[in-house]
Amino acid sequence: MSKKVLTVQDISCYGQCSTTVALPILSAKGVECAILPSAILSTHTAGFKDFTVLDLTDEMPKILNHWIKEGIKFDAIYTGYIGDVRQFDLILLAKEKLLKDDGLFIVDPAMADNGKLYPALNSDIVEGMKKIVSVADVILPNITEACFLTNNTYSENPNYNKLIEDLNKMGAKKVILTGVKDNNRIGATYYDGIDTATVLKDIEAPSYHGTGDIFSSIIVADILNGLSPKDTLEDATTFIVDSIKATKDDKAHSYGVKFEDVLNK
Ligand code: PXL
Repeated sequence: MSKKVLTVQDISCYGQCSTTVALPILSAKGVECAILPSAILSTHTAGFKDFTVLDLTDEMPKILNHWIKEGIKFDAIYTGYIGDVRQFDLILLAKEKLLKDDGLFIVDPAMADNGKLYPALNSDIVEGMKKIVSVADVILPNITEACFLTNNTYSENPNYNKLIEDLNKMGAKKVILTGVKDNNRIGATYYDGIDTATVLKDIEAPSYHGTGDIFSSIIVADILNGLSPKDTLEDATTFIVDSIKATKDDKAHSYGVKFEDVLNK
């Protein structure tokens, strides 16, 4: 039977990230996707100026309470970009009331990259992310997010094992660290406290916004579809590489990757 996931993240109306990539990818992989939008923005906040933001914190409890009354349950809750610190308690409420007993709580702490928080966020968001990361079944941080969550100083070449172990010690049962580099290769490492797996691909330039959200959406779908950690990493890294290749000759398309043709295949 097909699985049902709730994703909690913003709707960036233009720009190919967050909800607008999660929905098509999860659907294409046979996973039903419900959305709890945290905010509506005209675009994502990296690379566009003067974007508009409508915060939806006040609407979220109303939506949640309706679903609780309806007895709706999910196989997974997958969280991404969260713009307001009040939303972390709402996410914990959703986890308590809407997740099946054996459901998975998957957190992509999408808040930072290249050593910096995203423009519209402040350090309160890091503290909120720590709260949900510590009770997550799976987390999907990049290197910057991992450093911020564990209070390690950001470095482009950190001690990956220490970072992953620090994240595991925070309480996250399975860690998938993205942006792991080895010479000219980049990819992700999985660690569940016992087993580990790493998949690396040749670095494709330039790097694009939204690839973290695409990566996470694929991982969420593949986990729910029962793929092994190694196959999951292989699928997601290959998808990102192919999407970058499909985009890089189109100079007018710099705000995200053209993943649709790759998804069709
Ligand atoms: O891709 C992560 C993301 C999601 N949503 C919004 C963002 C970003 C990254 O900047 O700005 C609104």
